[in-house]
Amino acid sequence: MEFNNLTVEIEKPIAIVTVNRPKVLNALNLETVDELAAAFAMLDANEDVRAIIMTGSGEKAFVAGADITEFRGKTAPEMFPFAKKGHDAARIMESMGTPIIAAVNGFALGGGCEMAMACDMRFASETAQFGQPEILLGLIPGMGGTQRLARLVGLGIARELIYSGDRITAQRAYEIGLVNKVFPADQLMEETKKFALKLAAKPSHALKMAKLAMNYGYDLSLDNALMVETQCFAQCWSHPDLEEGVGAFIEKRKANFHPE
Ligand code: CO8
Repeated sequence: MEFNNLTVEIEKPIAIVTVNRPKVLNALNLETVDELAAAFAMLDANEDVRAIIMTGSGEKAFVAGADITEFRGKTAPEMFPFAKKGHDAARIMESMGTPIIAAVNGFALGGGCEMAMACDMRFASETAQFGQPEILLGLIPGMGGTQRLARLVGLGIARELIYSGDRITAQRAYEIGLVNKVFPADQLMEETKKFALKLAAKPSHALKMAKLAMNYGYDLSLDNALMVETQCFAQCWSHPDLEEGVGAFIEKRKANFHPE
């Protein structure tokens, strides 16, 4: 599959998706959003890819938000499907079985912060900055920020960031739980790859069941969420990895989840 605004590198068992519009700090135009949705769907269908890293090209930005030049002169009915496309891309990322790590190498603003939040976890360089600056443009987050930020950091801090439009450092993002790990800029990719390889070595069906149980259960009542967990737990017995993992424990040997 050819992309105009992304690169997709497959380094089995991981893949790296890089938003590649460095001249505009990797801002997301509509074509890029469509390409991200297509790239993630394609990678999810590739059984050789067991973990994905999403990052931005250049040293300055992960993604500096939606492409603001596409906003001018638009009408409300035109912008509804625009936001919907962003939501659809994020939902593909959350509902696919393969784990996605955002390697946030610079500005993650507006739609950039929102795309990072649709990833399973965020690793950041010390120089990264996060924020939802939409208020400064007379608008609000439209790719899930009003919902996902509060779920990650709590409603109080989400309000502070969305109402003020303030940018925060990687360190503060770590302190509020928006970011999982912070690394010196020159170590970010190496450390993120190490962690992606660690996830790729796990039994992929069980990891998928864990991701789906958490992502689909999160917004349900506890009773319904526990039913989702029960289904995903039981589904583990439908895959040979379960027999391998349990067998390896009982036979006191190392499990071989991905035989070549
Ligand atoms: N859109 C378009 N162009 C951008 C964007 C953007 N979001 N961000 C940066 N650029 C461009 C600049 O215009 C500039 O272009 P040029 O060289 O032609 O002048 C180039 O990138 C470099 O940027 P700067 O010169 O501004 O670099 P600085 O280091 O001075 O500043 C900042 C970096 C702080 C990141 C600054 O560029 C900035 O504030 N950018 C805008 C950030 C922003 O407001 N983001 C939120 C956008 S709204 C949004 O994301 C809503 C999401 C809704 C999603 C809907 C579904 C798809």
